[in-house]
Amino acid sequence: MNKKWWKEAIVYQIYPRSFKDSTGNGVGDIQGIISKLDYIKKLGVDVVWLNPVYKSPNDDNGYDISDYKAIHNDFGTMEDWDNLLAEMHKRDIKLIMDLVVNHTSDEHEWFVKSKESKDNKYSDYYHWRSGVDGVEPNNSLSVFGGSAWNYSKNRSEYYLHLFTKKQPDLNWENTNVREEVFSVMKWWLDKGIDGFRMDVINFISKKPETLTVSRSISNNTFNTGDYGNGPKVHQYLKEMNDKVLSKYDIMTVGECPGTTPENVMDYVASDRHELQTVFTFEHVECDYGEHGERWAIGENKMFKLKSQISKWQNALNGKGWNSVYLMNHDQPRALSRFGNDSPEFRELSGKMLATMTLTLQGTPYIYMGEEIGMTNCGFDNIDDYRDIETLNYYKTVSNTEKSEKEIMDIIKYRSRDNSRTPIQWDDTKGGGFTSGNPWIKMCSNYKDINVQNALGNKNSLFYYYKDLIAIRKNNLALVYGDFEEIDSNNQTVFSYIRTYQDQSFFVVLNLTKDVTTYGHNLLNSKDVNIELSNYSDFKFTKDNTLTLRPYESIIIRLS
Ligand code: ISL
Repeated sequence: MNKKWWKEAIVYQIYPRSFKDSTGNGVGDIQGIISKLDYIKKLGVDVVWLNPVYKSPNDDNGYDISDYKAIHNDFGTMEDWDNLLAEMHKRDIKLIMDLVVNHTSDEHEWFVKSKESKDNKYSDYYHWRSGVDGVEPNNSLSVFGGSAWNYSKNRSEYYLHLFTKKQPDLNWENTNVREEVFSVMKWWLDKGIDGFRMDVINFISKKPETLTVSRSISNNTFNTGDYGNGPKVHQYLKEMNDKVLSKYDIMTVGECPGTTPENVMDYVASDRHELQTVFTFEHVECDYGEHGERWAIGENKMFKLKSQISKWQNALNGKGWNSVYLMNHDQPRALSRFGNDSPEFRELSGKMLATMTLTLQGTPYIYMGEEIGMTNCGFDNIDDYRDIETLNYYKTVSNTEKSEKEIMDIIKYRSRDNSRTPIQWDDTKGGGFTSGNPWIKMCSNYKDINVQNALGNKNSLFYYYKDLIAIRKNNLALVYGDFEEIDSNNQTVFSYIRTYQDQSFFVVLNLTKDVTTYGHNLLNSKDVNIELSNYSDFKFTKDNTLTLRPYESIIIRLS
């Protein structure tokens, strides 16, 4: 296993709109982030991934970029951004930026020119097709609902948008498009950033059926990843690596819906010269409906979560490198989803999930607020939601046989807005996030769950994360160690051993609120050496068998 700084790093993700507002306009901004860098440093993380801060009409909260080299007014100026990078580097924190180049905004200059005519330099920068008998070229569906084609009167043609109609997909077949993207990347890297998180990067090469003009192609229904892994994706990534990435000592993580243990090595094997790591999705789909539907809730999610995670740990063990995450800005709050957000179990289950994240093989990601146990907010009223995916879903199903309650129940559980509510800094009005009106409602529990309370309590989840981070940093077995799952059929306990050279740890996690027993011959009541636990003691039923209380998590040092 080659040692690399980005394997040993721990990443903290900041969704800037909701982190800290320094101006009182209700929107988080760059100066706000700067004012909280000491807080981030205190946690012990070494890299920040910043969601998009570029100029954007904000149809999809910044994932629709109209100028790759300008900062959105809401967030500040380029000078603020330069300052942010300098302040981060001063504290030894690295910065990775979001690279969104599967699509641009329809207000980007390239698209504005592209839709002007069929024969200028930009005409072919996007995927344009004529319709069939007055309707869309084919049945491709947008990830966010409805057709993936939108008509432009100017060209009397349709353009492809796998996300909203304000996010036209770039045509990577065009050499000029690739060169433009590479030049944007170099521009940011030359400013001194430390890497990229690449948005749906495995969507850049389109499968033929997505583009073929024929209404007879069967419904191209969207399931995460149906649009990923097109025929030329590796050619494009190799070219990107050769022309840009290989020239810098940086970290790359590609968001790749639809990757499987079978195809992932094509992206991350070091001799492929493409990406270092990817975000995979199977584990965060563990609670999708029976047939993989996103807007439904399936059974037995914790066992599926554990099984998916170990499947991926085994698949990459010793060969590739995972990215370990339980949530991000597209997922509900992990604490509410995989833990238990009732006051009784909130901290305990948060600590269990933290233990899992920080003891697996791969680079761990902490999403802002996860470290203080923020929860889903589940607004009752659709008017309180801001996310385009949620609003589109509501619109699409509100005239169907589904009842309003059914619709709102799944939205409350699944909406991306659950993770996008403002960080709860303290218990004052505006939660210390803003002195004005926040762009999206605060979670009503901010008086109780907030950074100030977390910092004031030595037993809080925050300090547990801090301890875990320090332990991981001081023990290479938790970074590079082999992953060996124990008792994979156990429905309630996730346990594994991490071994590197002469060091070895045994991790035992009770995934549920039920008391259970767990036996293993390595457990010996006389000399169990606990490295960290979310309980202050441990209980043996008999030698070699522990009684695990709700969400009990234990890291045992074996050698
Ligand atoms: O949110 C999802 C479910 O519909 C994900 O499948 C998500 O669309 C997918 O992970 C791609 O996400 C990324 O690109 C989107 C943007 O809305 C997300 O915020 C971003 O993370 C389009 O740019």
